[in-house]
Order: sequence, then structure tokens, then C-alpha cells
Amino acid sequence: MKTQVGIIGGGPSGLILSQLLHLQGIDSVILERKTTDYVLTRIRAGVLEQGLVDLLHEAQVFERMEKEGEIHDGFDIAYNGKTHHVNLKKLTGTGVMIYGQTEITRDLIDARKKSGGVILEEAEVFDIQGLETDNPVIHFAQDGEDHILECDFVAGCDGFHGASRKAIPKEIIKTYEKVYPFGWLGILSETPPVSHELIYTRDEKGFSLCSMRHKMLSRYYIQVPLTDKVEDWSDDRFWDALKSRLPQNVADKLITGPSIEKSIAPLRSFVCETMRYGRLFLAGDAAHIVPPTGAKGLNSAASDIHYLSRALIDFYKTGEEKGLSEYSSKALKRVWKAERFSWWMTSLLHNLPNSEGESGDFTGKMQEAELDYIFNSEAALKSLAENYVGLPY
Ligand code: FAS
Ligand code: PHB
Repeated sequence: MKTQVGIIGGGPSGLILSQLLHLQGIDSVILERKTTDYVLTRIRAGVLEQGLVDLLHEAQVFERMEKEGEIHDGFDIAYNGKTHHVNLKKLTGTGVMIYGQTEITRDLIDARKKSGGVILEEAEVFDIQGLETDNPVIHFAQDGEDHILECDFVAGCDGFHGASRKAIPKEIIKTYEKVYPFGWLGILSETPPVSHELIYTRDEKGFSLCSMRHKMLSRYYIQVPLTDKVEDWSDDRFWDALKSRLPQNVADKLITGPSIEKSIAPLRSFVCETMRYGRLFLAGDAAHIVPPTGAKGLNSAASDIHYLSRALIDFYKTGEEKGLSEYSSKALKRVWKAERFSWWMTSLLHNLPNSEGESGDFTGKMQEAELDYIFNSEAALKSLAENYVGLPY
């Protein structure tokens, strides 16, 4: 089998890239190790920066998002029993779109299938050869047999646990990582959200987040120790823990109900430098991971795909290779700023153990002082807001 761009991974990164290339007459094949039905069972991101909304418009996959998505002009941060508003629209001129990653993925799969896009399901990539040549070969297993896909370029969109990053020689790749000593226990419930916007809460019992997918689908998270298992958490135990971390006036309004999804996600910061090796280009979670606190995971994948799609289209239309050679450094510049913001917001709002040499709840006092500073300084609040809505591409 042969194509122009071999895309490993049928998550949002791979699907958006494939759709953008298709609209410019560039062929691609997506190799996805799971079925598309399985991919659609994943509950992930919910907050879209304007950059991602624009990219979905460019990909001509926006109708349902515009109809069912909701624009939020701000969000709340609660601590010490009080709620403080971050007015994104007033501070930055824009807000964020609330529309689940699952729905984006559904819309993209439908669009690719409608336009004859090739998504090979249950096709697991296990090797990539010839990346230093002009004709790399992707090796994948499907239906118990090994196959090859010859292509001009390989897009590694296969997430943190994928195969593509491993194809970069050890002597070339540099990785940076921080693993956080806690996870997020998240649930989805068919209940009205407790508030019309998101509420991030810092509490001595731990972080919590009240989010949503739409007016009758709520998404809640609480910080839990990494040793916890999802089976340790009944719905009742979850709701009690969430209520105990919310300001009383919010807890009193919380409408609970049975969870339709419940899972624990570990938190890590991770960056792989370089994001390019020969004819391989990494994008999205294959290259970087953020703790979800700042809602930057999916949104950083979007800016990668914005840069990579333009570079590939330039190459095929004009032979120009400038975009391809600048891709990694350009993508990493924005990735590192998203990493910083995600680490900062996670460190600000979660219950952290004292560092070496600290005594008393020193870290907690630093968090409180920073929050007091933010909500009494226009400059500090604007800085938070401009990072949350997304820095320019
Ligand atoms: P994905 O991981 O989504 O997709 C990679 C695809 O590659 C998968 O479908 C996988 O099956 C496939 N694949 C892997 N190895 C392969 C192989 N060898 N061969 C073929 N296919 C292979 N971000 C936010 O902004 N907000 C959130 O709240 C949030 N919550 C998250 C919760 C969890 C549990 C996780 C894991 C991530 C979360 N994220 C969140 C981040 C998430 O949204 C990612 O940023 C987003 O999925 C990135 O998309 P992709 O880069 O396409 O990677
Ligand atoms: C979500 O709705 O899943 C969500 C929203 C904001 C975040 C993280 C997750 O910062």
C-alpha cells in the first residue's frame, strides 16, 4: 500500500491532519490500532481555544460544534470558601468553546468516511523504517498479518504510548518529564451542571473541577492519591468528596446522579525534543503531555497540526521545505508555554506535599498568597486569562 502521508493514530491529531490534507488534494492513510467505535468511548478534553475552533472551521468540520457547543466568557476559581471570577472576554476579548473531544472525534471520523478517507482500524504500527530516506515504510499488523504502508512522510499522531516517538534514535531524542504525585478521578453524569461556567477549586482536601459537556451532561473531577483505584470510589463517595471541597453555596446547588463514566487519569508533564526526525513529524500527545488543569492537551495538539498541515501543503504545492524544517522549533516554542501554564495552574490549585526543607503548610500559604495576588492585580489576572484562552499560534 502507498500514500503521500502515512498518519499513525486516529485520535484528534491524526484526524484533523488527514482532513486538512484531503481538502488540499493530498492523500493520507490513518493507521489506528483500535476500532473507531473504541476511540469514541474515550472521555477526554472539553475546553477548546479559539485556535482549535478556527482549525475545525478550516477543516470544514464545525457545524455540530457551532450548534451544540457553548461559548464561555469566563470561569471561576474558588478557594477559602469564596468564588472569584475570571472574565476572559473582558480581559482578552475572547472566551473558550465548550464541546467534548469525543464529539470532535465523531465529527472528524464522519467527515473522513464521507469523503472516502482511509482509516485502517485495528491496524497497529510496530515499526517505521527508512525515515532518513525520501520513502519511509510503516510496518503494521492487522487481522493477524503484517503489512507495510509506503509514504513520503510519516505523521506520528499516536499519543503518549504510541510507536512513532520510539522510532527517533536514542542519541538524538531528548525528553523532559514531571510525574505528579496524584491523579484526577473524573465522572460524567447526566445531570445539569452546578454552574453555567467552570469552577476550579483549591481546597485543603484537594483540587476539584466542575465542568460540563452540555446543559444535561456534567463532568466533575477531584484530586485523588495515585494509589487510589476507581473501584475504591462509589458514586456516593465521589459526590460527598466533591461537595466537601466546594464553597457551601455551590455544594448546596449540586445535583448528583449516577455516573455514566468514571476513570482516574494520572498527571504528568512531558515533552519530547525533537518533534521531527527525517521524514517523521510528531504531533499532539505523541510529542507532549500536560496535566489537564489548564485544558491545554488537545489545544496544543491543534497548534502542532496547524503548523504541520501548512508545512506539508507548502511542500506538495511548491516544493518549499522551509515549513518542514522549522516545524519542530516552531511547535515546541508554543508547546513549552502551554507546559509552563499547565504546570503553574496545577501547582497553584492542587494539594501538594511540602518540598525538601519546607515545614508547616508552606506550599499552601504560597498558593493562597498567589491567588490573593492574582485576584487583586489586573496584570496578574490578565496573564492567567491570556494563557487560558490560548497564546497566539
Ligand atoms: P490520542 O492519544 O488522543 O490519540 C492517539 C491515537 O493513536 C489513539 O487512538 C491510539 O489508539 C492510537 N495509537 C497509539 N499507538 C498506536 C500504534 N502503535 N498504531 C496505531 N495507532 C496507535 N486534554 C485536555 O485539553 N483536557 C482534558 O480534560 C483532558 N483529559 C484527558 C484525560 C485522559 C485520560 C487523557 C489520556 C488525556 C486527556 N487530555 C485532555 C489530553 C487529550 O485530550 C489529548 O491531548 C488528546 O487526546 C491528544 O490527541 P492525540 O494527539 O490525537 O492523541
Ligand atoms: C473537562 O471538561 O474535561 C475539562 C475542562 C477544563 C479542564 C480540564 C478538563 O481544565
